[in-house]
Amino acid sequence: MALTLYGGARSRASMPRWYLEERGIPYTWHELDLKAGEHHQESYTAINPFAKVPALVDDSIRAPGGEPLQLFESGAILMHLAEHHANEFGGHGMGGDPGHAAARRALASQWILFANATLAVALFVPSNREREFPRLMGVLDGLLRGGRSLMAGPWGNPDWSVADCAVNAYLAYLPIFFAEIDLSPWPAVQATIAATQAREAYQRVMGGR
Ligand SMILES: N[C@@H](CCC(=O)N[C@@H](CS)C(=O)NCC(=O)O)C(=O)O
Repeated sequence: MALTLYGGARSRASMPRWYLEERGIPYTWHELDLKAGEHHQESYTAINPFAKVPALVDDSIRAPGGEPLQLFESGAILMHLAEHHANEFGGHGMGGDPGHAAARRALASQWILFANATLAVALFVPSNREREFPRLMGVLDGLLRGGRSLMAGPWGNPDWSVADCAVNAYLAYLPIFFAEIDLSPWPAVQATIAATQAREAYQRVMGGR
């Protein structure tokens, strides 16, 4: 099995890379120099024709054309890793109930899509930052109170799951990219960021930031 993750420094590739590190899944990290435009070279656009990072090549799985699987979009990469490389939805000693597995998978995709399609837009689109962002933070703060994992529950993922990876990666971007935002109205979000920064796997990827 060989996984190669393509990304750039300070890019969204840190999200699937953090997941790989947390789960101890072996992979090769291929860092592209985005400033030098390496992501526009043909060797990379053959993997992601949109010339964006991250992208993953998984040669343990064949695409419909018979070639190794090539994936772009950080959320799709996370779902693939969680399902096929970490067995996050059906295993981990949480029983083999297919209904539970389907629910875990559905909820994971809900949180990954929330992170990439709703939270990221509230954060990175300046016109949304004033109204939409505080609204989302208020709700997240309630959900994260007491250090709860987003998919905690009797048959959920007790500690940390791909859902936490997707959402908490964005929360932990806040002090890095938006240091001017006052997070004090959302103490559970602040505590989640601190807990994320303290994780060894996160530090390996982000260099302690
Ligand atoms: N929705 C995509 C966004 C990918 C994206 O915009 N990546 C940025 C880096 S964070 C990029 O490749 N920028 C270089 C460019 O657009 O030229 C994902 O989550 O993978």
